[in-house]
Amino acid sequence: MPENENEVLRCGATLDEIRNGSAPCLPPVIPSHDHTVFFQLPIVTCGQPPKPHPDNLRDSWDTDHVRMPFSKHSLYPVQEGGEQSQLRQRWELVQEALLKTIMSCQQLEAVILSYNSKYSERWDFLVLQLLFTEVFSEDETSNFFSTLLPQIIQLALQLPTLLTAPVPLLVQHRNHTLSFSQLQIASLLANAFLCTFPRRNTAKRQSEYARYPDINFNRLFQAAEGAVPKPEKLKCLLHYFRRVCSRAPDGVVTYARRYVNHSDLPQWDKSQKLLTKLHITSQGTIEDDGEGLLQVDFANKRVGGGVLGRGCVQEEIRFVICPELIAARLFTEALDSTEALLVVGCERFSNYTGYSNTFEWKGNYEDMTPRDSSGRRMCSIVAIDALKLGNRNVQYTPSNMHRELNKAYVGFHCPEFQPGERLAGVASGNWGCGAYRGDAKLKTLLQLMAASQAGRHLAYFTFGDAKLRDQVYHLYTYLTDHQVTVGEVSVHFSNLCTSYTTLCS
Ligand code: AR6
Repeated sequence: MPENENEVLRCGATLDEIRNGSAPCLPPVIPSHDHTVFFQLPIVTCGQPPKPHPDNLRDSWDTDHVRMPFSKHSLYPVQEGGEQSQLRQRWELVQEALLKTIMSCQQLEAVILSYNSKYSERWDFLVLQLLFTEVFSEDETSNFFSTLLPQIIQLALQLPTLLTAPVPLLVQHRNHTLSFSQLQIASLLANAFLCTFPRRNTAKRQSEYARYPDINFNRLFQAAEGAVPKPEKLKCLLHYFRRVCSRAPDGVVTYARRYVNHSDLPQWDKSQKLLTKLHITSQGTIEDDGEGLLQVDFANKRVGGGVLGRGCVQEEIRFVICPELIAARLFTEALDSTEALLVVGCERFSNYTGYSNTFEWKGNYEDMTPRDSSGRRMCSIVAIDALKLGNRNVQYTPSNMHRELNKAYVGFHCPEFQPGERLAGVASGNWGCGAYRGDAKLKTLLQLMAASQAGRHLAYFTFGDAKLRDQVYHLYTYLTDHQVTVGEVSVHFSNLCTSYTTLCS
């Protein structure tokens, strides 16, 4: 919606200025010791998905790589007749179960539980049942079982031919990058939908994947604590599968774990950087208006947060409208305080309305974002997790403010490019100020400092809060009129926060 003239004045720079020439967020895909590429290069852009690399499957079953459902080392105890239980390859069981005719929700449940039998008493499928009995029409339900489900199953079972190299885990304190074809990701997600990933169902502290997000979709099918949530997120994901099954996507997505050692973090008090440009608006959202910008995901340290559970705020919504983000949960260990995850190339598939309890799937979204030379949509999303505040007062302590400054800086900085190169601006908003209860005025200032330090402009979406927009812009104008540096803001932070709070009250 166009803003009136007054508002444009108060909003600072234009979005075009913030884009700053839209430099890409990552250089082209080139395999190296810290960049694993799962497809053949060079990419041939003829509407075909990139071919898997290497040609033949390399199986691995160890603590450094994702444990794939098809690994021949994945064994499962089976008891047939009165015999003692025997170990069989789990993938054989998965294939046998999924290739049966499945024509009802009950049959689908039985199939999923057949290779997850430990959970047969614990998992319910009430949300899935609700979808088929009360939300979908009879035709839609029968269409799901006769057409879409067999396609999802086929996509899942192709995994060993589509993804032929072991997938390294993106572990803490190590920069590593993974590039997949969109089709490989679709196959991984089809497996997640069918809950085939081994060792990923327990939340026990000592379990191997305790520090990873969950990936199998079983919690999405479930009604936790008796309440049955509306199946809107599921609708988004089924829509995604409908799209990728009807036409194989031919692009590429890169996931880069960013870690900055404490000794390499900025010395905030000494920074001579001036504040970069600010565009602040109460209209629009990061995903709708952030084209060409580095878009912030208000993340959980386990990326995706409650996307496969009950959560339905900024991060979860972004993950269901752009489901390729969900694949990051398979291999990304929980983010530590100076880490971020950058995802370049993912596509948006769904429209939505509402937020949280009112969230609804609103049909197809045709993503027209252009591709870069590596076949990635020029959409860059960075997951940074803010401090989750019990007591809101603690956010103003120097150590907590530095924690947030560093976290934002790690997300915004771009080590692949030389200092002085034009970087696209950041699109952000009330990071850490919803579910995590932070103070939006403080977080704006911290993000502005981090963006300035990283050499990027900032587009800030206040999510309807016109008062916040005006207050922040007022302070910003004061700071820039007086040529205040990031270091000076940092040194006088507590004074500034006090006068800022007084100014704003
Ligand atoms: N664009 C711009 N601003 C937005 C958008 C949007 N699309 N959506 C929401 N906001 P929140 P947090 C504003 O609560 O506090 C998740 O479960 C809106 O003002 O999602 O960092 C994660 O997995 C909203 O109140 O982020 C974490 O566990 C504010 O941004 C946890 O929530 C904050 O959105 C993170 O919580």
